Amino acid sequence: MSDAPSTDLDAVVIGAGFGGIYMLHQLRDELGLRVRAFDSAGGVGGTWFWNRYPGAMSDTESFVYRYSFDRELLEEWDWNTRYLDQPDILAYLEAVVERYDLAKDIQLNTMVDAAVFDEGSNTWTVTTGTGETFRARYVVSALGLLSKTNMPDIRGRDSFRGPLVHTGAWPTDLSLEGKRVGVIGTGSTGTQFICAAAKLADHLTVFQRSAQYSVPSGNGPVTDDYVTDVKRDYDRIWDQVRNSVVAFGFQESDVPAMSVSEEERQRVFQENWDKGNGFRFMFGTFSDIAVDPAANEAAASFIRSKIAETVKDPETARKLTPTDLYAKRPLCNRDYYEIYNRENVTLVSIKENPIVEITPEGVLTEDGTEHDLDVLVFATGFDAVDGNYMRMDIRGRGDTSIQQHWKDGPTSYLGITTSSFPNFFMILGPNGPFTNLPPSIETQVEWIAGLIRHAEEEGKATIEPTRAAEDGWTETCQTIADSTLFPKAESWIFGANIPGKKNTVMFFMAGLSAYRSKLAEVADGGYQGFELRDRTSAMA
Ligand code: FAD
Ligand code: NA7
Repeated sequence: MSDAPSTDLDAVVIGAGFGGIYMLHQLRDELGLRVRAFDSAGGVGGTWFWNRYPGAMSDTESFVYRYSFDRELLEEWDWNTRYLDQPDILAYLEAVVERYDLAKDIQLNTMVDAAVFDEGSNTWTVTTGTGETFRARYVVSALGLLSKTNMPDIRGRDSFRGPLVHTGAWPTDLSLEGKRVGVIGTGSTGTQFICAAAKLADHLTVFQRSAQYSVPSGNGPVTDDYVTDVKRDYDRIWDQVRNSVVAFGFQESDVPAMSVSEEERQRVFQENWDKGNGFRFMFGTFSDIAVDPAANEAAASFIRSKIAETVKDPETARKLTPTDLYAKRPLCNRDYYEIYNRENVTLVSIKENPIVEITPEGVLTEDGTEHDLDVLVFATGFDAVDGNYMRMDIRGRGDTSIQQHWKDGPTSYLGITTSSFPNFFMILGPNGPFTNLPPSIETQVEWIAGLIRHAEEEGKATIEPTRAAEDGWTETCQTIADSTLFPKAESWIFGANIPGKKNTVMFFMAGLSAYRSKLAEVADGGYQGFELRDRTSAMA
């Protein structure tokens, strides 16, 4: 590092959620670099800082929705419900920041607007919204893959008199008690919100575009003994997680659904329905629910039968019953369909009865009904994966902008790097693994730290992937995704939720185990697919 160009910092980290926090710790405390992290939020936590809506929680089981790198941290942190609520996760991440004394190197309330690479000095210039600039040799972006909110431009949106809020930017002082609340969106967020808000609001009107498959979460208290047992078993648990597909802490099934009798199929579905958890129902019942149309239909029809059993009003049950593939991100809730039996909940199918406009008083639908509301909630999701990148001015070699580079859809090599952007690394970048995310985040953070260490040890100025390596990875991800049913369902997983967004592959869908093997193979092979350049040739 002795003849490295003089910069303000060695590395900039953008984002202070699960990814940014651990990256800062690795780069500063393990590699000894001068690092600063930035976040536009007023606190650390990322997702768990922003998403404070009633019902906000993780639906990964508590014991694996956390870091695994620090055994003492695992021992010290307890939990008392099967899933963690938003305040628990935020408190945990704040405690991690405190534990490693990271706050002094995190600059909050600071949006990073631009990161521009200078080929002469091999440094990045990072510019904040307030016009501060920092020069650094490395930039790691941990911008979040479900972070840039999607606010559909529904006619009259700005005319609404009461609070109109997105779940991903929830104001801390908004109470729903005694209010007439409307919610647009019934994805993972919307269904969580609906279950909680129905119990708080005077009346809840749900504007549903697509009916959803939701299975029970099985949430509830856990005993101290259970927590002690899990802690004792953590070595095995993390080993299993890292060697699994979706990294949710259960063993995925290897039995095809159609290889067993109808009776056995129903028994397995019922057993997993009783256990709870969306990923478990999709991946722990049979091996091919997300792959084989017949297996998928078997799972879907099981859930449909539960809706029919649960929902009392036949017309409401009909509207709630999905007829498409079961191939979006699997949902789970404690009592989603039961909620619609409540007197204070109304379901409006906006596919059948579209929203005409939002008015000062509420929402006007095509049948002429004006739904009067005090609060209108957009649970309309996120411009996923590349959303936060596309609004920034990120420029690499030859002044190439990220918008130009990704004009046909976001691409990467290994979900971590992209060609023409030297010394620029992404946590949960495009075509990273589709899993419970903390274990994938840890995998990527540690691998990025290893890559930077490699460049430092080689005494090189820059490291970046070749275009061929990036194209190869995109093709691999496309081939894997095409072997699943996910591209056939319209959701954020392929960018279908944002009008005008190109529908492209955005995930490596072969699982964490395969992903980790690939990363190990690349590193062991001397970082295949990467190009190191030294200072003199870069300056030439
Ligand atoms: P984030 O936590 O999204 O953090 C990114 C940060 O970057 C944000 O704070 C943002 O303000 C900041 N940022 C972005 N752009 C800039 C910029 N230009 N300048 C400065 N700061 C910037 N995953 C699971 O695995 N299991 C779950 O159960 C689960 N539940 C979820 C529930 C909800 C409601 C949501 C929204 C997401 C959920 N996720 C879940 C996904 C979740 O996002 C990840 O698990 C994880 O928290 C991502 O961490 P991250 O650090 O990569 O990104
Ligand atoms: P999702 O899964 O994208 O869900 C968004 C919901 O909003 C979904 O039901 C959409 O309908 C609906 N939506 C989106 N745009 C519109 C418009 N224009 N009009 C009406 N309804 C609309 O986002 P979530 O936040 O729920 O979940 C994303 C991830 O974040 C999730 O995996 C968790 O990990 C947290 P659709 O169903 O597409 O017809």
